[in-house]
Amino acid sequence: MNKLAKVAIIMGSDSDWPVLESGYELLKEFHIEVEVLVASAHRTPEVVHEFASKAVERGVDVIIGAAGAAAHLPGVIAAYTTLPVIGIPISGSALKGIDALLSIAQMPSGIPVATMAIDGGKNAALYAASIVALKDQEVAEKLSDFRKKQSEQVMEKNKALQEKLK
Ligand code: RP5
Repeated sequence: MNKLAKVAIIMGSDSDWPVLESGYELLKEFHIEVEVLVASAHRTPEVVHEFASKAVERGVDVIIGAAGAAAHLPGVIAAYTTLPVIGIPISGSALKGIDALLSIAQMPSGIPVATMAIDGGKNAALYAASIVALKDQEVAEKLSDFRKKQSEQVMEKNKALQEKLK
Protein backbone atom coordinates (compact mmCIF):
# COMPACT_ATOMS: atom_id res chain seq x y z
CA MET A 1 0.00 0.00 0.00
CA ASN A 2 1.34 3.46 -0.80
CA LYS A 3 -0.54 5.33 1.86
CA LEU A 4 -0.76 4.30 5.49
CA ALA A 5 -3.91 2.22 5.99
CA LYS A 6 -6.49 4.00 8.08
CA VAL A 7 -9.05 2.62 10.53
CA ALA A 8 -11.62 4.85 12.19
CA ILE A 9 -13.06 3.99 15.58
CA ILE A 10 -16.35 5.72 16.38
CA MET A 11 -18.09 5.33 19.72
CA GLY A 12 -21.46 6.57 20.89
CA SER A 13 -20.07 7.92 24.15
CA ASP A 14 -16.71 8.46 25.78
CA SER A 15 -17.93 5.93 28.38
CA ASP A 16 -17.33 3.26 25.66
CA TRP A 17 -13.61 4.04 25.42
CA PRO A 18 -12.36 1.53 28.06
CA VAL A 19 -13.67 -1.30 25.85
CA LEU A 20 -11.90 0.12 22.80
CA GLU A 21 -8.54 1.19 24.13
CA SER A 22 -6.73 -2.16 23.86
CA GLY A 23 -7.84 -2.53 20.23
CA TYR A 24 -6.67 1.01 19.51
CA GLU A 25 -3.24 0.17 20.95
CA LEU A 26 -3.10 -3.04 18.89
CA LEU A 27 -3.83 -1.18 15.65
CA LYS A 28 -1.04 1.28 16.48
CA GLU A 29 1.32 -1.66 17.09
CA PHE A 30 0.45 -2.91 13.59
CA HIS A 31 1.46 0.54 12.25
CA ILE A 32 -2.07 1.26 11.11
CA GLU A 33 -3.21 4.87 11.28
CA VAL A 34 -6.17 5.15 13.62
CA GLU A 35 -8.58 8.00 14.16
CA VAL A 36 -10.98 8.08 17.06
CA LEU A 37 -14.26 9.94 17.30
CA VAL A 38 -17.09 10.22 19.81
CA ALA A 39 -20.30 10.71 17.84
CA SER A 40 -23.77 9.45 18.55
CA ALA A 41 -26.41 8.31 16.07
CA HIS A 42 -29.14 9.94 18.19
CA ARG A 43 -27.35 12.75 20.08
CA THR A 44 -25.20 14.03 17.19
CA PRO A 45 -26.71 12.45 14.06
CA GLU A 46 -25.33 15.17 11.76
CA VAL A 47 -21.77 14.45 12.89
CA VAL A 48 -22.23 10.73 12.19
CA HIS A 49 -23.70 11.49 8.78
CA GLU A 50 -20.87 13.87 7.90
CA PHE A 51 -18.20 11.44 9.04
CA ALA A 52 -19.62 8.33 7.37
CA SER A 53 -20.49 9.96 4.05
CA LYS A 54 -17.01 11.51 3.69
CA ALA A 55 -14.98 8.57 5.04
CA VAL A 56 -14.05 7.12 1.62
CA GLU A 57 -12.76 10.41 0.24
CA ARG A 58 -10.80 10.99 3.46
CA GLY A 59 -8.94 7.70 2.93
CA VAL A 60 -10.52 5.58 5.66
CA ASP A 61 -10.37 1.84 4.88
CA VAL A 62 -12.46 0.30 7.67
CA ILE A 63 -14.79 1.75 10.31
CA ILE A 64 -15.30 0.27 13.78
CA GLY A 65 -18.52 1.49 15.42
CA ALA A 66 -19.14 0.84 19.11
CA ALA A 67 -22.31 1.59 21.04
CA GLY A 68 -24.41 0.38 23.93
CA ALA A 69 -28.16 0.08 24.60
CA ALA A 70 -30.38 0.31 21.47
CA ALA A 71 -27.19 0.58 19.45
CA HIS A 72 -27.96 1.93 16.02
CA LEU A 73 -24.60 3.67 15.49
CA PRO A 74 -22.88 0.96 13.37
CA GLY A 75 -26.00 0.49 11.23
CA VAL A 76 -26.37 4.23 10.64
CA ILE A 77 -22.69 4.51 9.71
CA ALA A 78 -23.10 1.58 7.28
CA ALA A 79 -26.11 3.30 5.73
CA TYR A 80 -23.89 6.21 4.63
CA THR A 81 -20.84 4.33 3.35
CA THR A 82 -19.90 1.21 1.41
CA LEU A 83 -16.75 0.78 3.53
CA PRO A 84 -16.72 -2.31 5.76
CA VAL A 85 -18.26 -1.49 9.15
CA ILE A 86 -17.46 -3.57 12.23
CA GLY A 87 -19.91 -3.20 15.12
CA ILE A 88 -19.10 -3.70 18.79
CA PRO A 89 -22.02 -4.04 21.21
CA ILE A 90 -21.11 -2.37 24.52
CA SER A 91 -22.25 -3.95 27.78
CA GLY A 92 -22.86 -0.86 29.91
CA SER A 93 -26.68 -0.98 29.81
CA ALA A 94 -29.33 -2.48 32.10
CA LEU A 95 -29.48 -5.44 29.69
CA LYS A 96 -25.67 -5.87 29.82
CA GLY A 97 -25.19 -5.49 26.09
CA ILE A 98 -27.76 -8.04 24.89
CA ASP A 99 -29.80 -5.09 23.61
CA ALA A 100 -26.82 -3.69 21.70
CA LEU A 101 -25.84 -7.13 20.39
CA LEU A 102 -29.27 -7.72 18.88
CA SER A 103 -29.50 -4.18 17.49
CA ILE A 104 -26.15 -4.50 15.75
CA ALA A 105 -26.32 -8.15 14.65
CA GLN A 106 -29.90 -8.11 13.41
CA MET A 107 -29.37 -5.58 10.65
CA PRO A 108 -32.15 -5.80 8.06
CA SER A 109 -31.03 -7.21 4.71
CA GLY A 110 -29.15 -4.83 2.42
CA ILE A 111 -26.87 -2.93 4.82
CA PRO A 112 -24.41 -5.26 6.55
CA VAL A 113 -22.50 -4.72 9.79
CA ALA A 114 -19.91 -7.31 10.90
CA THR A 115 -20.86 -7.85 14.53
CA MET A 116 -18.31 -8.68 17.22
CA ALA A 117 -18.92 -10.16 20.66
CA ILE A 118 -20.24 -7.92 23.45
CA ASP A 119 -17.29 -5.71 24.45
CA GLY A 120 -15.21 -7.36 21.71
CA GLY A 121 -12.91 -4.39 21.18
CA LYS A 122 -9.76 -6.40 20.62
CA ASN A 123 -11.32 -8.74 18.06
CA ALA A 124 -12.77 -5.74 16.22
CA ALA A 125 -9.25 -4.34 15.89
CA LEU A 126 -7.91 -7.71 14.72
CA TYR A 127 -10.72 -8.04 12.20
CA ALA A 128 -10.04 -4.53 10.90
CA ALA A 129 -6.35 -5.44 10.61
CA SER A 130 -7.28 -8.58 8.62
CA ILE A 131 -9.17 -6.41 6.13
CA VAL A 132 -6.26 -3.99 5.85
CA ALA A 133 -3.85 -6.95 5.48
CA LEU A 134 -5.53 -7.98 2.22
CA LYS A 135 -3.61 -5.15 0.57
CA ASP A 136 -0.83 -4.41 3.04
CA GLN A 137 1.96 -6.96 3.38
CA GLU A 138 3.47 -5.32 6.48
CA VAL A 139 0.18 -5.59 8.35
CA ALA A 140 -0.27 -9.19 7.11
CA GLU A 141 3.12 -10.09 8.59
CA LYS A 142 2.36 -8.35 11.87
CA LEU A 143 -0.90 -10.27 12.11
CA SER A 144 0.92 -13.58 11.55
CA ASP A 145 3.48 -12.66 14.21
CA PHE A 146 0.66 -11.76 16.61
CA ARG A 147 -0.96 -15.18 16.08
CA LYS A 148 2.36 -16.97 16.52
CA LYS A 149 3.13 -15.13 19.77
CA GLN A 150 -0.39 -15.81 21.03
CA SER A 151 -0.01 -19.56 20.36
CA GLU A 152 3.35 -19.61 22.12
CA GLN A 153 1.84 -17.92 25.17
CA VAL A 154 -0.91 -20.56 25.38
CA MET A 155 1.64 -23.36 25.11
CA GLU A 156 3.80 -21.76 27.82
CA LYS A 157 0.75 -21.49 30.10
CA ASN A 158 -0.05 -25.13 29.48
CA LYS A 159 3.54 -26.10 30.28
CA ALA A 160 3.45 -24.11 33.54
CA LEU A 161 0.16 -25.76 34.55
CA GLN A 162 1.48 -29.23 33.78
CA GLU A 163 4.52 -28.53 35.98
CA LYS A 164 2.29 -27.28 38.80
CA LEU A 165 0.10 -30.41 38.64
CA LYS A 166 3.03 -32.84 38.80
C1 RP5 B 1 -24.78 4.73 23.85
O1 RP5 B 1 -25.31 4.87 25.13
C2 RP5 B 1 -23.29 4.83 24.04
O2 RP5 B 1 -22.62 4.14 23.02
C3 RP5 B 1 -23.05 4.24 25.39
O3 RP5 B 1 -22.68 2.86 25.30
C4 RP5 B 1 -24.40 4.35 26.07
C5 RP5 B 1 -24.39 5.19 27.30
O4 RP5 B 1 -23.87 6.47 27.01
P1 RP5 B 1 -23.51 7.52 28.19
O5 RP5 B 1 -24.79 7.73 28.92
O6 RP5 B 1 -22.45 6.85 29.03
O7 RP5 B 1 -23.00 8.74 27.50
O8 RP5 B 1 -25.24 5.69 22.98
